[in-house]
Amino acid sequence: MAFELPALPYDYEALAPFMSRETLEFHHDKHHKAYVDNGAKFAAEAGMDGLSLEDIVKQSFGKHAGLFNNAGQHYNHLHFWNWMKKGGGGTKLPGAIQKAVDADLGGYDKFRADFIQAGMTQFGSGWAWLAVKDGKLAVMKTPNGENPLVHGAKPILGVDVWEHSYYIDYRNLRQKYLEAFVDNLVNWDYVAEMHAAAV
Ligand code: MN3
Repeated sequence: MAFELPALPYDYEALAPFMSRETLEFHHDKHHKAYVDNGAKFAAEAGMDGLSLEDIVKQSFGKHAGLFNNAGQHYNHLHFWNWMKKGGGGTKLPGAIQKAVDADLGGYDKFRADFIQAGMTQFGSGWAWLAVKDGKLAVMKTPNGENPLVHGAKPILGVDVWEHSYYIDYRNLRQKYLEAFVDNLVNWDYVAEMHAAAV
């Protein structure tokens, strides 16, 4: 089934103080659930409910805005929950990722600065990404529900910069949220898994 809402992979308190229970309750239980419910409805109407989620995202892009927006956001959030963990973040990256960050992005500090900058300069709602494009790592940003899949790349890390992701905990301070995400939340093991599958 392309449209099902899985439980969070951790307790609602697990990411505090960097992301609160209240944020996770609204973001997962209400926002993500709405993408699942609406995506399922639009996919059925479009006769695409037999396809995989990735195929629905790719095939609806530019053709069926209602389906694309909800399917894209479902895909993005499925991974977003797994891109975070208690005690995550920091500079100890799995070996293969560290090598690729050094070779393709100029090292960890430059990656951190560029990733945060991508999130800061995404005007309005959207996402900042670390993706694999043409076999190399790239930092990207996309508006609304878009993701690297529809730009010829494979996402391996993404951060939600819609206000619903940070306004409860950080109010308007998107930079503080992005710094906390990179320094304290990123689940690099999951990033490494997606990287291994993408290259
Ligand atoms: Mn969101």
